[in-house]
Amino acid sequence: MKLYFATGACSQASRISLHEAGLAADFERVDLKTKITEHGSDYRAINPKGYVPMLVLDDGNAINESIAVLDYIADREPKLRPGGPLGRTRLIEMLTYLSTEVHAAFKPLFHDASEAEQAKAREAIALRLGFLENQLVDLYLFGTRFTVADAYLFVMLRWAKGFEVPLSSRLLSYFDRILERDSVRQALTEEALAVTEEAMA
Ligand SMILES: N[C@@H](CCC(=O)N[C@@H](CS)C(=O)NCC(=O)O)C(=O)O
Repeated sequence: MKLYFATGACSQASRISLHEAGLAADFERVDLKTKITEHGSDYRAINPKGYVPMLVLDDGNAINESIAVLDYIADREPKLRPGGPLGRTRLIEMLTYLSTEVHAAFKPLFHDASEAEQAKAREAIALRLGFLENQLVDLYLFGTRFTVADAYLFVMLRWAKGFEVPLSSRLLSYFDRILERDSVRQALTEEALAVTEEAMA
């Protein structure tokens, strides 16, 4: 398998999840500005959508869209999704919220938005994270079991910290808890990102 990724991007959730699942993969970095990969390939020729993540399976099938990639990984290692008869449905419900509501709300902060648009984006993110906080009654989004949805939320909390979106103490403790996981520390190290709370401040 090969994961096309960009440093610190949403693709990091797929990398963390691959590590959690114990699935071996190669990783190829994409420069999202030039759309050239670290091996000099034209990424648009590989993925015409031009964005990450994209997971290429050993048989050549390619999966993109975070929801699909994360669902695929959870299918390979079902301990990474909630249990019960509605487990997969609850996972898709959560991943869809994370992608279409939370991730989408960050877009103005990644682009050349005005100060006013950026302030509005911060408010929208804080509001959406507030809904998730209410779900955090235990260690993770689905109780005591870490799922691929937690990997995705972790990445966006990392962005939120970087963009100075105010986070509640419950979300901060959740973030710190996930930061302690071996899969997360491995992913951050591989992407040459800070792994300690102090270093990230
Ligand atoms: N719908 C896609 C969006 C992925 C996405 O926004 N990826 C960002 C990085 S977090 C990206 O590659 N942006 C570059 C671009 O859109 O050209 C998904 O959910 O996977």
